[in-house]
Formats: sequence, C-alpha cells, structure tokens
Amino acid sequence: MRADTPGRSRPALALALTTTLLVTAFAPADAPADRAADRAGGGAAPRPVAAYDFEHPVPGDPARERDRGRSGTTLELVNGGAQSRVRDDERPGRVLRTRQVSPGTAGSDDWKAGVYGPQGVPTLGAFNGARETTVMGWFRMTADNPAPNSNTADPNDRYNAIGLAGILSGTSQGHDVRALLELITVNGEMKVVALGRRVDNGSSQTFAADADWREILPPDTWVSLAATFDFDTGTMALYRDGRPLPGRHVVAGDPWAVEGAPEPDVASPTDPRGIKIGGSYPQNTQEGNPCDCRMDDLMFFDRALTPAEIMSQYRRTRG
Ligand SMILES: [Ca+2]
Repeated sequence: MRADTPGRSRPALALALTTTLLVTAFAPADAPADRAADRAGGGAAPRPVAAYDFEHPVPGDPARERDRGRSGTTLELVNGGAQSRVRDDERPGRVLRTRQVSPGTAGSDDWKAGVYGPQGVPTLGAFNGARETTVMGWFRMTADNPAPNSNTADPNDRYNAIGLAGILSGTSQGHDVRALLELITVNGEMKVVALGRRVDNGSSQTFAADADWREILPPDTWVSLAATFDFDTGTMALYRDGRPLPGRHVVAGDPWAVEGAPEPDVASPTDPRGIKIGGSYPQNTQEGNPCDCRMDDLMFFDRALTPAEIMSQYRRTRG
C-alpha cells in the first residue's frame, strides 16, 4: 500500500481497495498455469504465487502491474513507470525495460521493478516458512553489464552484480534476499547464480553456473532462466531454456544451518519484505546492481519445480 494519496477521499480509497480485492478473488480462468495445464493435457500444473507478463497495467495506474499469479501482489514499475512497459521485436505484447540512469550520480532514478513493505508484504505469505521456492523468467541483456557503480566516486568502478529477479528476506533492507536469480562476481569472475538465504539475517549460499556468463546470456538474446531453492536439503539448481545448467554450490559448510533437528528445514517464519527486479531497493531509497535488460514472464513459485515442470513453463512462455 502506498502512502496517502492527496485529495483522495476515504470512500474512494475504500472503493479502490474493494476493487483490488475483487480482482484478486476472481482470478481469470486463462491464468498462465491453467493454460499450461490445458496444454499438458490436464494435471496439476503449478500455479505461481506471483507472475508478471507486463500486459496487465493496473486500471488507471499504469505505473503498476497486476499479478497474474494467485497472490495479488501488485508490482511497482519504479522510476520508469508505464514507459518501462515496452514493445519488443522478438516477443509478443510488451516486456519490462530496466536500466541504469545517470551512471555517475548516486541518485534514485534507475528503472527497476518490485514491491517493498517494511513490515513484510502479507500477500507474499506463501514464502513465509516455505520449504521450497522457484524464481523463473525471460531475460535479454541489452547493453554493457555490469553497470558503473553510481555509489562510488571512481568512474571505472563497476557493480559486482547484475540484478535479475528475486524475493527479499523477511528482514531485508531492500537488498538482502531469500531467493534470487542474478549475476555476481564469484572468485573474481562474473557468474550466473541462484543466491538463497534460509534464515533471515543468516548466511547466504550461492549456486554458480559453470559456463561463462556471456555464453549463458549473450548480448541482445532472449534467454529463459530458472532457479530452484530447497531450503530443507540446502540445495539450489539453475536452468537455461528449460534445461539444467551445470554448476556448483560456492559456500563450504552449512551456511543455511540445515544440519540437525528440527526437520524439515524451512525458510524463516516471516513474510518477505518484497520482490526486487532489475536491481536492489524496490522502495527506491538507493541504487544497486542495475540491469540494462529486458524481462518478461517473471514467475515466483512456493515450491521447487521439477525439471519437467521447468521445461513445460519454458515452452509455454517462449512466445
Ligand atoms: Ca509480455
């Protein structure tokens, strides 16, 4: 919920809230997962908690995007607003444009997307105590990433990470995550990774793809990426265009503290503070790890999809 809107009367606000609830309650029958189930010949295709196709602006408020998943978590198109919903020469409809603005200035104008709630976002409650999670979407690198670090004086200093999409932890300042798909420097080398944190304020684990990141995400090429997180076994996996990406867990030991009782191990019993897409700090207080990218069909599931389900989602969304 955003801050008070000047001039908006209480009845009008109540009506707006009611409309939102109605939209949430009566999810459309053509929701993505339902179509997937139809195409797969029935069966229980997983329905995402949150899903964004960037074809569904909030009526009257096009700087926000409706959730096509089951949670009704409305996304903010931060700084870019409706302008960041753009047409693409390779994918139908519209996609999300994210990018750095003013590389030399420590400001708050980068185009990104997300949602942030300082007390947690209740609609993301499916990830409260979740045993598993999947983050999935389509990504196209459109310029020279990583971007110059606008938070330091050195013009040659670049960010050590490129933000794609993820779910914030329950105590996040807008950067720390529970489950994230991104690129980050691992032992001096940029890598495509899944990065997860089971316990709020605890240590993170990183699963890094072996292949060179420029082979996984060539310039100006649409790629489907997925990351799965199993908080009970302490393991993650990555997929590119529906197929598993060979890789390895980077942190030795037990950073998620899954050894020993109690079982099973689940994520912290807190609602995530939000979602971040194309950079950190969705509340727009700071810049961090921007992505000069296009993105589409971003999905967040509260379980680890199987390899067959990942392939099915890839085929369904490849446009
Ligand atoms: Ca789209």
